Amino acid sequence: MKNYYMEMTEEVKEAIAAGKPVVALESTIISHGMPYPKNVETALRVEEIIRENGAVPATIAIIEGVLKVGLTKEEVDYMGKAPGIAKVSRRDIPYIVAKNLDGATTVASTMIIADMAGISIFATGGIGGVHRGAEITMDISADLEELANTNVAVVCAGAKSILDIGLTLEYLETKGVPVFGYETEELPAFFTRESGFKVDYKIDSPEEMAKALKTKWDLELNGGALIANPIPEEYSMDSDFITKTIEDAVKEAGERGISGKDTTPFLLSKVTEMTKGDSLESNIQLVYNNAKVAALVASEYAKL
Ligand code: PSU
Ligand code: MN
Repeated sequence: MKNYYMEMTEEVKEAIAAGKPVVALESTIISHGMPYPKNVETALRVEEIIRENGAVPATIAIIEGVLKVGLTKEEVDYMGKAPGIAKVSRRDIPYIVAKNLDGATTVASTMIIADMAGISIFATGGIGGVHRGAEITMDISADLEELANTNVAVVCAGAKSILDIGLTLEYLETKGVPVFGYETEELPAFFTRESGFKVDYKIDSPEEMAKALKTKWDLELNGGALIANPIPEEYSMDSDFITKTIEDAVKEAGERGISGKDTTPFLLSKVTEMTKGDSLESNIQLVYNNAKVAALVASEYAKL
């Protein structure tokens, strides 16, 4: 079926048609997850890392109402600096597209568009999840529901402790989303390699990972998978320090009445500010590491 709403770059189109490895990338991390110009530098470097590891990058965004799969350098720059680009999750897609607006795609909407394009592997930093206090606020990211339903595997650095990691894992279990640890038995917590929670299965190689994904989808066990890849040791942060910082940020969000889709971007920028950019450097490095693993898994997956 031709998708009249979607536009792919030639490179991505050819790679998908030829069954070559392709890795999807999100754009909320560019527009709302990091400050300019680091966001653009990081996004472009992530694309290079994916190429260096044998796959084709496909950064996904909505530009003037078009679902873009693969962006030019100019488009990445635009997503990084244009003011007021909407953060687009599943519920936002129809309106933003119908009105020919721009949208930065979250994990959920990037999964949707990747799946439409025929891309199965996606690299990012962190996913959304069950927020702390969700038993009152009901703030649970649409990313989790997308992982439940859409056949895309997401490589991330675990769940950030702006979330309730335990409840996030419970939700994923209920929805049948496997949580794999890449060379780890413990779920990483984004800035740190440990969270105190176990993954479902430790995976030791890209090949093993690709086989498990292929089996899942061959059996029509629909939905995504989480591949949790710990931040490299040398960039990991002090656990007590980052926990305290995040707690302060969560408290401030509560006091200021931040809610809905603004919560995650608020907490991310607050943490960056409070760590004077240290957390930003860690964030960038873990995304690079995820891009590499995603490219290796995509390469193995393409051989099966
Ligand atoms: N976590 C991060 N960095 C990010 C995000 C989450 O460490 O940039 C972004 C992702 O795009 C994710 C979204 O899909 O925030 C989740 O937002 P919400 O909680 O509003 O669903
Ligand atoms: Mn939310």
